[in-house]
Amino acid sequence: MAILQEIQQESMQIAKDYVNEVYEAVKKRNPNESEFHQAVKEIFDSLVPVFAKHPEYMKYSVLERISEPERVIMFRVPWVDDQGKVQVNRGYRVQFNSNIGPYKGGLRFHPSVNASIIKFLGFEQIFKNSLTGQPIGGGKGGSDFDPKGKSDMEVMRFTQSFMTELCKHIGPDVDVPAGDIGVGAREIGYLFGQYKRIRGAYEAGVLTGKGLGYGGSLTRTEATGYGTVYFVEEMLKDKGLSFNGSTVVVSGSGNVSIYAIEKAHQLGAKVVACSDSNGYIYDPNGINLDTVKQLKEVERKRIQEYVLAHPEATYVEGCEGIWSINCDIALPCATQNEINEDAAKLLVANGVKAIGEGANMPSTLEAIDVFLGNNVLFGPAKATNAGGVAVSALEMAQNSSRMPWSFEEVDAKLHDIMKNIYTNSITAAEEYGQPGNLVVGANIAGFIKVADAMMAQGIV
Ligand code: NDP
Ligand code: 2IT
Repeated sequence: MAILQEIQQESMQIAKDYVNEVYEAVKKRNPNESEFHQAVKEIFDSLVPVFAKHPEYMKYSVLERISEPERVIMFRVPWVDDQGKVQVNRGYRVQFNSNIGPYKGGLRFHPSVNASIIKFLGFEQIFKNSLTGQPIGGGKGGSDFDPKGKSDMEVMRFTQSFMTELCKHIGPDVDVPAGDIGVGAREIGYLFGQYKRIRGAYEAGVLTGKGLGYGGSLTRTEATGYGTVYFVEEMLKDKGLSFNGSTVVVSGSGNVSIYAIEKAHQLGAKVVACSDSNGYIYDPNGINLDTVKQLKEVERKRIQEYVLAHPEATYVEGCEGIWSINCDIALPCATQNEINEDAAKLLVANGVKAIGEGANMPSTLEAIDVFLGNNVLFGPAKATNAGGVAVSALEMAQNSSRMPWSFEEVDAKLHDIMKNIYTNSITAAEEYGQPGNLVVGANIAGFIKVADAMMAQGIV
């Protein structure tokens, strides 16, 4: 018995040294890319027990290969603004991993976009896409273009210029982009139009999140938000809890937030706060979602204007304060690192029971430690928000078969996928000695499928 334990400890130490060594090499090769380092660190640390059990992955340098993108494309995006002035932005597409399917992942248009942000998102996407159980690899792209304050025509001209370069690198069996921050139905429409024009062919499956009249899937708009709530529902159910009667705080007021709020309301919860990058609103009666949809989806206005229609609500400048509101469930659905250690401690002190990450990497590593250390149910992004890309893959399937499915059909499939991700993550956590830890479980379950495909396909 003692000998067995000694051998186990020894293999754990070898695996830990291997993981640390590769992590240091990643940091050295990608200097000054803190978001990318953060995403890599979280996953690598989870994988130590996997390497202890499967030393063959170390022998074939799976970690060294999986953390180096297959291809990084960076390009100039020149366009002319409404004043006739030439503007230049930078475009990116990181094609990270194609072992289980064509590269798949969103495009982000936001002034903060840089190589580190796109790499962290692309790296996360590998494991998220694997968790969905569908045949999609990992990729991500975007630009430092800021759609805020731009006219429709400016957005169109920028987007057409962006696609004029991007189209050389994508295709329905090669790489399939979709939306993310700053890229919604309008941008996908312009991107698709320009791709179709250049290609001279109707390749519907080249982009997902398309309009319903030209190859889009019912439920794709709702998928990330609904999926996030479906996942948290599973976490709660395991502890005899539910959304019904609970108080919820959702950050952001974009695509993910709006449909997380909608589903939470449908399940009997009261969502009392949401935000944008300027500040947050608190409505003790529960957020009126019609007002938020009108402001954000139609008029593209600031969340502050909510209080004009609902004087009982209050607006607070600055978005960090949203985490000081008492709630049972918090759904960060805005952006990366929006919950730091202090915000996490505040949520815990105020009695939060569950966190569901609708955004990508919204909690810092320190914040995650606070949640796990205080037995707060914690749904990590790559599992919790996988519903969006999962329905994107269902959109690709509908495009290939040229047969659209009903809302109910896609929603039922989404619900099943989210339940499966939960079960697979919780099972992997148990199997690798960290019962209940969905961070470790999701990382391991997502990794093993891709690692096995990499082993089977040789050193490529
Ligand atoms: P949207 O552009 O529709 O909405 C983003 C929301 O977050 C807006 O309310 C925005 O406010 C706010 N926000 C953006 N940047 C910041 C910032 N730096 N600080 C504070 N608030 C900010 O994007 P999505 O809803 O699509 O995406 C939200 C998150 O969900 C992102 O992390 C994205 O990667 C992730 N995600 C999206 C998926 C999808 O299908 N769309 C799928 C899976 C994950 P403002 O309007 O002021 O900019
Ligand atoms: O982060 C994400 O998963 C997305 N932005 C959705 C990607 C997609 O291809 O639908």
